[in-house]
Amino acid sequence: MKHSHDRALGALSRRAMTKVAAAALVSAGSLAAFAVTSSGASPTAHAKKFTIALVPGLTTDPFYITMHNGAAAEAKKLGVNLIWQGAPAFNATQQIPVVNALLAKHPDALLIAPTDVVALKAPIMKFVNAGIPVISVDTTLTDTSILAARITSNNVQGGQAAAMAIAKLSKFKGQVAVDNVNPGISTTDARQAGFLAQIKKYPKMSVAAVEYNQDSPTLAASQTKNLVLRFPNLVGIFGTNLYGAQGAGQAVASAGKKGKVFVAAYDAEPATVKLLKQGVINVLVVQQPALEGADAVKYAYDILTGHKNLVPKATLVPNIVATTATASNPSVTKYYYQSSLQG
Ligand code: T6T
Repeated sequence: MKHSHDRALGALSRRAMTKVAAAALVSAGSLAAFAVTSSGASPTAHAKKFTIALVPGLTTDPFYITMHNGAAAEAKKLGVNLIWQGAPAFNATQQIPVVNALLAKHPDALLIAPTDVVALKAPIMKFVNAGIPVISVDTTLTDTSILAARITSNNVQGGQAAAMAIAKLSKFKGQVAVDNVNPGISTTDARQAGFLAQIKKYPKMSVAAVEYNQDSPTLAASQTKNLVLRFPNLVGIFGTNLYGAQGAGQAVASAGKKGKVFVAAYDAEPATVKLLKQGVINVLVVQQPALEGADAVKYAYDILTGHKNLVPKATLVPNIVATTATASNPSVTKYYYQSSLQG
């Protein structure tokens, strides 16, 4: 844990230094229009406008919509053309054809949230082989060596925070369960690992079950309903993403278990925020997808303009932990996700 925390700090401070360095370059000349030659001689104008493609885990998820909006704003600032192309559901079977079709368009860089740590390697490799730099954003691959960079939230910390919150609310005793998406997704696997490791630290707490909802709130709700019936000592449930959060929250509310089965979950879109405000979801780990999208575009642009040295290999973005008590606080609400595409 300490190691990943140190890495997070390392990446953040590097990023801060990067921003300083980039600002110095911008004020020295227009970075948007010129590439500084390695000899330091007169800058050369970019003949072409770069096209950067962003492939989300799925197109209708407010997390990725917010990521798009951050990426689109940064692309506009840098004079870059952004292509947004994705599948309607979060799975490799539907994402792979989208990625393959995109290769024919030969974008200058690919930003992608791979829906599986292994299955997306071969399609991504085709871009790498074609000389197209690839940055993973949000989720990543097991083999990160083929990526120019990767950006994600601090998922282990988010899982730990969820476990700590449930433990405190339940006075450090009782059974808990996890409602996860599918195994083989880097982000949600890490959240689950952080959660389980933290629960292990409490001698009077144990894990009753880990369920997989395939990104379906309906399935998450029926799984939660069954968990509540099967385990009378259940004190908490962790929904590892937006759809798990929605399903677990709805099921706990309709079983009349609000305040008895505590819900810690991920992602802040209107339905989960409503449940948080109602006290059905007690804690929500909020990510910064707009920042992730903006950084991904910026890093791709840096690579394309010969400033690869400014790009950290791994960036861990901090989470915001919202509770029912802080749910309407502007310092928290400014991180809530957007539901419609902008830019
Ligand atoms: O939690 C996010 C994202 O970070 C995760 O990788 C997949 O699910 C979400 O998109 C929310 O639905």
